[in-house]
Amino acid sequence: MRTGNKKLDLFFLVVIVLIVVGLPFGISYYDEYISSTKVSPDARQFTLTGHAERGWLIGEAPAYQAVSFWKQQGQPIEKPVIQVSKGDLVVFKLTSSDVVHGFSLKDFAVFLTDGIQPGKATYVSFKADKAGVFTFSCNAICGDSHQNMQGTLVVRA
Ligand SMILES: [Cu+2]
Repeated sequence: MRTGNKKLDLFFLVVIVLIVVGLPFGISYYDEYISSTKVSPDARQFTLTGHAERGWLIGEAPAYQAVSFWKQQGQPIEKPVIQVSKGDLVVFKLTSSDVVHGFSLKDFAVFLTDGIQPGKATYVSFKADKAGVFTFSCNAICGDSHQNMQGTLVVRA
């Protein structure tokens, strides 16, 4: 009887380990699959993660990182500069590490109306058909730093 229980314990241990180890792989595989179906291969893709106090962070910020950001209060807000060339098809993969954020890039008629939900990727794309320096910002009131939640898009001629 005792040995039987041990075998059962071992079985569940293996199942739990498989889930814990396998799930992140499954999620990132699924995420890549979704990205590849949404993003054309010749597009310039950038990932921006919204953070209520740090602004726009370049790249993905997983939840465990977002938690540590809270300890970095008082740090200057990030205002990323993204450079592309005129004629590029640009794709922004937008995520949020905390609350609902928004996104607008008026000069290219990009305007999110239903926000960037935490834990969910939102894609916007546009053709950089004019050169110049443009500002993108958050268009959902997300906290005290909302006004400063901006970044720059440089389109080289
Ligand atoms: Cu915001």
